[in-house]
Amino acid sequence: MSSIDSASRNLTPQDFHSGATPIWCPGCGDYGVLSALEHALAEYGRPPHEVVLVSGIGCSSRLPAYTTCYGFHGVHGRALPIATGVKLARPELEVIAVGGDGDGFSIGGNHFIHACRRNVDMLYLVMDNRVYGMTKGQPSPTTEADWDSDIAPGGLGLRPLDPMALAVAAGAGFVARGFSGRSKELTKIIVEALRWPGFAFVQVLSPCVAFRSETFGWKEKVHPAFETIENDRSQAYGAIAGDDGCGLGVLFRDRGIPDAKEQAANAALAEIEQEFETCR
Ligand SMILES: Cc1ncc(C[n+]2csc(CCOP(=O)(O)OP(=O)(O)O)c2C)c(N)n1
Ligand code: SF4
Repeated sequence: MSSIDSASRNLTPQDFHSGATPIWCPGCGDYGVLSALEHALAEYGRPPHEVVLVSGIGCSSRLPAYTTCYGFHGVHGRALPIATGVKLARPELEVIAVGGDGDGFSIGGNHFIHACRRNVDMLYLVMDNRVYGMTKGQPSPTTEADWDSDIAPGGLGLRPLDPMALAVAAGAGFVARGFSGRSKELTKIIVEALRWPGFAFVQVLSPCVAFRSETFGWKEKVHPAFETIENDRSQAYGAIAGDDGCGLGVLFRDRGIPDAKEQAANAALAEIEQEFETCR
């Protein structure tokens, strides 16, 4: 995204840490994601005033307030269109959209598909706890079919959505998965995603200890999985189809999208302008 030399900035994770105390539950995975993001931003090297964090609504969407970057706490499911607007209007800024699986794949699912195909230069970080945390434990699109709860006794019986497979199918150029409890690996993935010249999607498995206490056990289940596949989308799709949902790493990079940084932003802008013209 930017060629800023990180070493020359001498930034530390603390430079990205605001005075606001998170109101997340003790043990929530989102603490680990915040920490990894702060470390990644310090390594990446752009100062807080050049970074914009945009979120929707949910526990995870509170994250921008806990950093010193510019923040936009938006509307449920609308982080990506807002982030797209920010990036098109101010391409020199680093734009990061964050939120939860309900926010991003349910009410915001349509925006996710189109953000992948538009390829506007930004990072989309989804804290996936496979539940609606803020509204007290409803199943989300990534919840397992047989997950039993008071709200959905016996489970919904619906096959969960695979966001990585969807991202690959929709045309994303960078697709990865991390775990909130593996901070160093997650930081590395986020740095790589920030450097990616186009739309980068990172799914972070982030336990909700309040409404899915068993997700605390993800630390035993996650495992390094992906040998990064370059350019071959069908091979990437095959790799994610055979995954158990707990595999970590960078799954896919598509360097075949030409000049993604400039051209994708311009292409998206032209497309949006054309849509406005058609509406007149
Ligand atoms: C338009 C609209 N519909 C529903 C809600 C209620 N709501 C707030 S947060 C949320 C889901 C949050 O789940 P997720 O995005 O997975 O985030 P988490 O809280 O688990 O981090 C819902 C349904 C809302 N705020 N706005
Ligand atoms: S309800 Fe779940 S997602 Fe929300 S802060 Fe608590 S542990 Fe985190």
